[in-house]
Amino acid sequence: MYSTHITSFISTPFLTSKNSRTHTKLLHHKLCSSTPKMSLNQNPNTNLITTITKLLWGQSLPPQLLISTVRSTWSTTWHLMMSQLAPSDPTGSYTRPTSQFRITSNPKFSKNVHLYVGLPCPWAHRTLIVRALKGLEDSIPVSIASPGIDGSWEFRVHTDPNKDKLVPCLDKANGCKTLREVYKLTRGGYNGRSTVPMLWDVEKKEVFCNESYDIIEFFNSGLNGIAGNPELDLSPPALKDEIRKWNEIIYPNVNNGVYRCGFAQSQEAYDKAAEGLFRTLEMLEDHLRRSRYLCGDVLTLADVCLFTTLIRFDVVYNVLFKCTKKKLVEFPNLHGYLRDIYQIPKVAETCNMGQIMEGYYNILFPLNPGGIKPLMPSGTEDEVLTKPHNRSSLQLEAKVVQHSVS
Ligand SMILES: N[C@@H](CCC(=O)N[C@@H](CS)C(=O)NCC(=O)O)C(=O)O
Repeated sequence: MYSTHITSFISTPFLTSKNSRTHTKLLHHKLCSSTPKMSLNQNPNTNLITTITKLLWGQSLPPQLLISTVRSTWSTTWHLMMSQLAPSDPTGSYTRPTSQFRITSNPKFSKNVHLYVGLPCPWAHRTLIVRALKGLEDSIPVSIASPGIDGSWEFRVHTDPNKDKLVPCLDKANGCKTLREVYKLTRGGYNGRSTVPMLWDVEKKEVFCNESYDIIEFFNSGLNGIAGNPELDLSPPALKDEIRKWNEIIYPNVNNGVYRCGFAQSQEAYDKAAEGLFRTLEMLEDHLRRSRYLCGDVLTLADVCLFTTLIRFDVVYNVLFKCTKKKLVEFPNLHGYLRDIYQIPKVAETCNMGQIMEGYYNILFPLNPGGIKPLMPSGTEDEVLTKPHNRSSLQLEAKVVQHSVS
């Protein structure tokens, strides 16, 4: 979701000079015995600062001083942090870094590959959907990483499937604790961004690809010899051009558009991103009134890419990324289209709303410093997503029109 170059921000103590630290320690020691036991949920730094504040000023800091100090410190820190975590152009518009490992036209690989994903990530979600639809689950094992406290990917599992708690584990292909360690194993070493999805060549022991679109194209057509569902083609030759055109609109305005809203570092950048996003959603709403999927009657890779953003829209982007003009449930055709794809066998199993919420609201702390997760919007609950979509009739109508025209 974002790069983790300045992780030190998270653990930097509030007061940093040696003297201040010693002073703080002493104060803390002296005062803790007289302060009530801190709640487990409270940040220890907050407790300490509150205690110091009470000692120096009585009940609380003068509000003007508190507000002006925190405002300028937070604003400077926020801009610094965002400029490192979410690189932007001179106008403050988020510019997504390009992937380093791409699949060339004639890939050489050992047919023994391992997929690394993170469940909150929309780009990784694309690969899980195509892997499932093509019946590649047995041929391509998966390691699931979760965002750690510093935002980098770590391997963790549930000890008890009924509980939320995750405990550290090792990945299934390389026995590493973090994704960064896996990337580092690649031939020649690697020190750049360790992103998901990542496809690992098990025999060559190197990163094969870390660009989601390359991976889904490869799953769609490059592994038919080992796929359980080789006849499914999500990018048929006759539709390739149309798929490319949809991607060229949807990627900048919707898939990356929501990030351009959320990571905008100026009002101008936000306004531009939000305008492009909602203009495109309105256009898609209109198109999907007449067409079951983007390219007509058949599901394609373009739909998979749109779906993984739409499924996160109301639960995350509408709130956290300020995509507020409308919720997805307010677009009846887009919401019906979302339900249609959600109900395709095996797709719902790839959607983990709990992990999506956890991943965004807890980890993107510059956008949600308190870490509080809002309630799950009712439009994204399974019982709503499984309601009838009535979109197969669009397909029938199209056939009738075709018939009467020919
Ligand atoms: N263009 C890449 C984007 C992948 C990406 O940005 N993944 C995010 C998670 S949503 C990530 O792993 N970020 C970690 C980092 O930047 O260090 C793709 O489509 O595969």
